[in-house]
Amino acid sequence: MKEKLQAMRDALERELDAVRASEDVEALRVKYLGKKGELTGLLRSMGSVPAEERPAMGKLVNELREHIEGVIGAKKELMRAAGMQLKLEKERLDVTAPAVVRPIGGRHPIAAVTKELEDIFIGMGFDIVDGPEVEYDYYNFEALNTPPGHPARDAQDTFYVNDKVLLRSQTSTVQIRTMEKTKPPIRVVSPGRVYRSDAVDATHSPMFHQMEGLVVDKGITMGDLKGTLELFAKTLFGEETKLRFRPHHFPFTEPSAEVDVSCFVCGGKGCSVCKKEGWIEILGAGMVHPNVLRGCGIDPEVYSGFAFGLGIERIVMKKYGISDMRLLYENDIRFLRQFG
Ligand code: 2U9
Repeated sequence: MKEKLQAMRDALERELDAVRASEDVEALRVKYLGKKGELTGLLRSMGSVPAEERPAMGKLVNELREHIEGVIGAKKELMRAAGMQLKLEKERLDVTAPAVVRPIGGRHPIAAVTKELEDIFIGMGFDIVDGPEVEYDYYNFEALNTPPGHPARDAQDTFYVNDKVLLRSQTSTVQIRTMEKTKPPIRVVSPGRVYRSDAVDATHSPMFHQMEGLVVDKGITMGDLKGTLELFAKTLFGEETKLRFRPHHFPFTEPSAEVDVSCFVCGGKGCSVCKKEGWIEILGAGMVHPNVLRGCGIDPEVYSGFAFGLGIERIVMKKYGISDMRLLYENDIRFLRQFG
C-alpha cells in the first residue's frame, strides 16, 4: 500500500510537469481525486488492510490527498497567472507611440463651389431640387418654348438616346418637373450635370455643371430678379460687387439678359482675369416666358416668375484663376490638393 501511494505521488509529479493547458490540470484532479479517481479507489480498498494498520494507512492516504489537492491547486494558480501575463503582453499598448496619420480628403473645387452657391440660395429661402440626367426631349426643349426645328436647339445640341430621350443640356428640366408638381409660390435652385455635344478644349466639355434658379409667384417682377442676383453676387464675390444686365434672347425667358459682375480681382479697372474688360459674365437670366408657365398649368395672367442659369465650371475657373477646364476633370491629386 505504501509503495502504491509513493508511486501515485511520483506519477502525479511527472504528469503535472508535462501539463501545458489548464484543462489538463483539471483532468488530472479528476483522474486522482474524482469519484472514480485513483486515490478514491485506494480509499475504497482500505477494507482489505488489516485493522491495526488502517489508522496509519488512513493517515497516509489523507496526507497524499492533501498533497494532491495542494499541488494541483498551486499548478492551477501558476497557469492562471502565466495566462494573464501572456494576455497582458499581447494587449500591451504604447500610449507614447506616434499616431497613425490618416489623410483627410477635401472637396473637389466644383463640389465646393456648388455647396457655396447652394448655401447662398438656401439662405434666401430657396429649395434645392434634383432630377434625371437622362431626360425626355419634352422637358429639355419643348416645355421650354423650344419646339423641334427651333434654331436655339443648335446651341444646346446634346446626345440622343433615341428620338424622344436625350442627356439633358440644361437643368431647367428639373424646374419644369417642379412646376408640374407644385403650385406657386415656387423658389428652387437645381444644381447638376448637363451635356452638350461640344469638342473638348480649354473652355468646353461635353459634360459640365450648371445651377439654375426659378421663382414663381403672384407679382414677381424684374426688380425681384435684380435684387436676388445682386444679393447673390455680393455674397459670393464681395459687398463692393456691381451687376450689369445686357439685353439678350433665350427662348424660355422674355425679357432676357446676360449678367456680368464687376471683376472681383481688379474691381473693374481691367486685368487678366476679366481680360481688361472690368466685367465678368457669369449668368443668364430673365422673366419666365408665358408659354413655359402655361405649358406647366400655371396661368401667366395670375402668376409671373424669373429664372436664371449659371455654369459652375466658369465660376470655379474665375474664382481660382484656372485657365484650362480640363484640369477640373483629370483628378490629378497634385492639382486637387491645392484646394484643400
Ligand atoms: C425655367 C424657365 C427658364 C434658366 C436660364 C439661362 C438664362 C442661361 C446658361 C448659363 C451658362 C447656361 O451653363 S450655361 O451655358 N443659362 O443663360 N438659364 S435663363 O431659365 C429657365 C429655367 C427654368 C422653367
